[in-house]
Amino acid sequence: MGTNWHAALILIAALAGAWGALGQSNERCAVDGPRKDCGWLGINDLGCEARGCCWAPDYDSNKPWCFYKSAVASAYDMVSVRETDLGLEGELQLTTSGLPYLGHDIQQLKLSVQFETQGRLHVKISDWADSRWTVPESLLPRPSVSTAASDPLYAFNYQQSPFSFSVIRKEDGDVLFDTTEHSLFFKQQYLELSSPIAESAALYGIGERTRSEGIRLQRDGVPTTLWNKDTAAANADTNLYGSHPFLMAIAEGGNAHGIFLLNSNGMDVVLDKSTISYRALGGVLDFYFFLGPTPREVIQQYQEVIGKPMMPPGWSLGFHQCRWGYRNVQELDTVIESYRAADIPLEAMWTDIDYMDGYRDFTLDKKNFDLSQMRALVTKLHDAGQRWVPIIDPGIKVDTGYPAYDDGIREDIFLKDANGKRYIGKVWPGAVHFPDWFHPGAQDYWTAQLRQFHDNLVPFDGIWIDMNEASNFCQAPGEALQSNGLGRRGLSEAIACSHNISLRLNLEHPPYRINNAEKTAPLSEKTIPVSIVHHDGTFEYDAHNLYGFTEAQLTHRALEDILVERPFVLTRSSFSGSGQYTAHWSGDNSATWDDLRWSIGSVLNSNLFGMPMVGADICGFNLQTTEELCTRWISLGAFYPFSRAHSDHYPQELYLWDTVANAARKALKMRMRLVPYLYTAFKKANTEGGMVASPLWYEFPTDASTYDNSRQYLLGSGVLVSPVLEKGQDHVDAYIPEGTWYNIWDYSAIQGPQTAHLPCPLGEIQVHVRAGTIIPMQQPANTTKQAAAGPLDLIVALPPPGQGVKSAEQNVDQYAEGAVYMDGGAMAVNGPDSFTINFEARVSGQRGRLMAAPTFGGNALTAQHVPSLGNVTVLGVECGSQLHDPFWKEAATFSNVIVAGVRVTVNQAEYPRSSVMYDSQSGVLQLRDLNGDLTHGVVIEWGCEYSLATV
Ligand code: MIG
Repeated sequence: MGTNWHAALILIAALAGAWGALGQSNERCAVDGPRKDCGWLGINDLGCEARGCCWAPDYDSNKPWCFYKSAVASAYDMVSVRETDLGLEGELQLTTSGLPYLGHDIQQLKLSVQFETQGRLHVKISDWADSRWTVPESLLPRPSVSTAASDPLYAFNYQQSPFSFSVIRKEDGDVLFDTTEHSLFFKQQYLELSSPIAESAALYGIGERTRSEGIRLQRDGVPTTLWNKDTAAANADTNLYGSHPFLMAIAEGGNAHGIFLLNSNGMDVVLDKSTISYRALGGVLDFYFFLGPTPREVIQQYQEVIGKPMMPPGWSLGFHQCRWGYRNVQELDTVIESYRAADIPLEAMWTDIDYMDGYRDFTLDKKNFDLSQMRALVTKLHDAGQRWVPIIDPGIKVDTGYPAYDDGIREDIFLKDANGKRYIGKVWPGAVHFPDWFHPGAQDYWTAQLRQFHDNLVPFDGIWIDMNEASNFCQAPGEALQSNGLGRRGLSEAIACSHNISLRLNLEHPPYRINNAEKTAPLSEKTIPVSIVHHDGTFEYDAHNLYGFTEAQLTHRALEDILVERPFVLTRSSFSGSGQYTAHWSGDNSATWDDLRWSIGSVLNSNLFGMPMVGADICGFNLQTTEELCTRWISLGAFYPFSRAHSDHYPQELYLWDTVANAARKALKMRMRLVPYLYTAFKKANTEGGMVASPLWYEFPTDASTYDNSRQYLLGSGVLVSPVLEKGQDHVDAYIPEGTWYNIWDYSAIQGPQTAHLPCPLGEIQVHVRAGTIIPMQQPANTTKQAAAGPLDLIVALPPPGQGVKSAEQNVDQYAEGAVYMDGGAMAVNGPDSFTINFEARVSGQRGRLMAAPTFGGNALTAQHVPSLGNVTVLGVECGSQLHDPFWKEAATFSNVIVAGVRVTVNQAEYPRSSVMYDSQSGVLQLRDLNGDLTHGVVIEWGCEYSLATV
């Protein structure tokens, strides 16, 4: 074996050399001529020359220092064009072939332009025969459209010779995309298209990437590389686990648009001050333009293409505890018990790879995670309304007699090389095969494995899929074998990894090198080699970025079969569209203040990418956390859409420090109270599209002071989260957007827009409710199940009279609205177990009215338990303000004062005065234990009344 393998390496080296020679051209570097950029800001001479390009620093102009030997760009003419039902179709013919070292140009291209909807334009440039790789419809079905939008928000213009096109917002003539001054490259392995993009526009998206500068994109010319990679999220500003070629732009004035390049190949997206440039290694140029004009509409338009976010099961909104390194069942049990003893909500206990027998998926370690003990533990969890979620990695250990391996061999579902040899990689179990998710038998195989695990071993409630970039500990083919420190991971590379596989050197070393890992690392580094082929003939080169997406889709579908409840899948790797199937976490962060801060951007970007159920590892995964950091982190993490603490072996459960435990109780109890609100926000995203956690500009797009804010965010449209993100602080400078906002704990009001210096001692977090919203809540409990058994509470946040009244109705001075969606957790959303209650509050002068009106997915009997209406807190009840009127001032005498009170009726029956609490100073009206029947709807009315009281 050893000899073969060495021979193979030598052969690779020789071929790589030959390839290198082919890639060279005899042209000289024209230092003074026009320069076509071959690098990016920060590339050095060595990096540049490694790309076969010229290096000539130029300090006096904006000229690129690293440039192609030839500046001649490829160009096409449109030789024919015809109108279609949906738009137009044109034929492009190559007229000029530029940059020969990037490969041969494709001669004949097809342009297809479809005016799909009013806000969505589809522009696709493909090879004439449509034979090139595209993201499979089975994974990402494109919306089907039969007639062209009649009055779209955009105009599409084109020029025939040389061919170029532009997209214009009709309303104001804003040019959103224009290729006129830019080259169009369509080579075998190099596609390029560029456009100006307004310097004043705020740009977001293009990931997955930990953005050290916040979510607003830097226009610095450094490429954002999209190539899924197992790089720890603690490494900022480099390509990570997922790929989302989606960009959001907010123009001056607040109009937003989106650009989606539906292409799964490795690519660099380069943004500088004035242009955007896409450079992809394959596929086709399949662009969608979304015209908004609001950011919310852009996201909704995007999600009409990639699919709306999945509806998470309600339980997944509880708090999750995980650690890599739990040694045995007893330790899991101790953690669960300790949470209970500490009175910190715990919904789900997670288990990392430690539970497996030799890291074999779907097995249990016999000694430490004994089957009967594990079953007992999970039964105990279930009896307490809690859940269990295990991890599954894609690599299946090569091990005869191990069912997942034997079945996979029998069903032939593992990835192979071009000669049909099964590829052997190396992950935790040692030698592994990787399932080919494109194999027609893959779904059945995967469902069967998960089913036997669930039915015959331990009944899990959700599945965590990790390492699915896919991560591979083998050296990339052709890389010099060096000690990689992976020795402790078991088998040596020489035994575990296939090296004598059939390689495609053009794939392993494409002529253009994307900036993988910020060092133009080989595409196959730390992953399945790109020469590996799928069952349908697709090379991993094309499908690599889809590996995790496909696994998530198959896992979601498997769980739909296996479970009676809605599936919960958590994935590390993702692609545009993954949010339909899975939740996401930001990956391996570190226990540092930087990582705490960056987590907000990662959560927001995931929302931007259509995966709103997202969180970062609370308290930090790598490195040892500190008490203060962990305290701040749980205060924030309790308000992530997905709230999970996780660490790499360090014990950092929230009860371990008093300060952390206090903060956890406070923040997580508030989270538990907010679960109905959160669940409703997810339901809205699931049915209408949209984000759940959003940057402030999502709600306030015309307020330019929100554009650079990556330190705060909104949950739904009515809750603002403003955490402390630095060590040693006891205040937070929070931006309060336009309107009135109420502190969620003490109901104090603050008026925006302003930047407020708010107190925030350790253990607390600033959270505000936006006036105009009605927030459905529950009483806090350990689990969502317990909480749902109790009554529903409301916070009715009224704006001051006259502010934010949206209805055209007469005499409405104050207005607020909200809704709650609930169901029993069945698969379908809006199913017979579901109901929605709409809330509206209107105040006219001194009289207010709150209405709760239910609608049922089925009827009141098929619905899950409808809670009763418990406590209602109305903020902004202004009875007291009348006391300043001259009339009342006169009425007050030396020995009397006037007291403002509130009289309340519920469904027209007088409500006991003793249960009404009203404070005219703060304007807070509290009604306790209403026991209102929400099955039939509730109407609450109140009116101010005044009385004289003797001093
Ligand atoms: O190579 O399963 O990101 O959450 O704890 C590391 C062990 C593999 C990486 C995941 C992390 C998980 C860890 N995994």
